[in-house]
Amino acid sequence: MINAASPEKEITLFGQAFQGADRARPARIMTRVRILSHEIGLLTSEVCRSVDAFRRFKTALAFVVVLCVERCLVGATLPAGFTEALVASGLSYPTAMEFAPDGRLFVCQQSGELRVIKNSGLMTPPFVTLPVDSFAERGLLGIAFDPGFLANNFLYVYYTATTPTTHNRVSRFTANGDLAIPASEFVLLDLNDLNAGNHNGGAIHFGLDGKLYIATGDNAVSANSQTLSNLLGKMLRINSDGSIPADNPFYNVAGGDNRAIWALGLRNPFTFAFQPGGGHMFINDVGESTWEEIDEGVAGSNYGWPACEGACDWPDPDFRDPIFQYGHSGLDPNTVGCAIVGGAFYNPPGGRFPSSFVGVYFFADLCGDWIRMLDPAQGNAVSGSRRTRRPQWRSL
Ligand SMILES: [Ca+2]
Repeated sequence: MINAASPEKEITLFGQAFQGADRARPARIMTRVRILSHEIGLLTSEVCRSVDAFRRFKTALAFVVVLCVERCLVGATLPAGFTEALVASGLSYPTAMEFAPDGRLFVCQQSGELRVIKNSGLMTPPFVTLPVDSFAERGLLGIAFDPGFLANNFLYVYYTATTPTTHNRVSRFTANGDLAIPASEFVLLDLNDLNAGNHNGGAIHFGLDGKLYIATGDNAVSANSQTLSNLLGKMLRINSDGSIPADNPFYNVAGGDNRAIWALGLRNPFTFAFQPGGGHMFINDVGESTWEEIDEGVAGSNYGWPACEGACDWPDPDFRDPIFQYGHSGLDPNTVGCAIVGGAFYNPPGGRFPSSFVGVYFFADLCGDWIRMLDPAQGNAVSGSRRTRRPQWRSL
């Protein structure tokens, strides 16, 4: 994501990716907040963490996190002309971040705290602390600012609510400086009840059309992705007041809240991004055992899960194949991974990166320890493999 208010700092988030229990091993999670700035230096804050579905390792991992924060700050492979430095520390289990239009950086912590980073560093207390269910991959997972934030102070979050049942929720809060106005929560949308702890999606962003887009996971029930009878495994689109736009593609065939469905056939779209200024919406769909996807966001699309993981073996007119996919196996460690964990377009006003980066989509992989670039202007050509420091959790 790009900080429009402070173009001398180009910011890219490589958020956490969740590996579901279907991977038949403990879900290990790493979150990186990577702040890139050419000429003035490359600033990096990385937090690596690891959990399993039963949280058996949580205490031990607290120690690992400390080690990783220190060790991740050295040894990354950087483009020429870039350097790196720590800009914030003290975050716990960060899941997503977004710049406010005024330049502050808001960071979600899985356990429910929404933190604020300003020039003076990480602020205390949190902007708001939500009573979330943070089991497995649940928790506070997404944040977006209202396009009119500077006037109305509205921001939106995606989190796992605990009452009356466990389910994901999209709510609006009103800011008063670095704190939420008490009791300002306005619930926009309650998703379906959860069973499994994994595949929650959670990214939320406003499109250029002023609508709020919400990425949801299939909750480990792949059939959810192909039905218009629930909101799971989808990309949703709602108005900023929680109402449903009448021009949604399934508005006339789905019922109730399901009219919010904008696209379907997704597995666990933990992150997605709109290109600033328009042009593209890329959805990162975490794969199961074979392929990680970057999908072009198009209204009414069916992205194929679970019939296809990656591009369909036989072209199917009912499904939209990824614009790019990479595999879980192969000989080249620079191109192989296990879970696509984040992406951001580089289209800042007055950016300071070399011109070759403009319009490029950066994406990262959890296990591959790399950041690569996809250039829509060059036929979606993918290049680069900026190796990051091998995360400490690998030694567990
Ligand atoms: Ca797909």
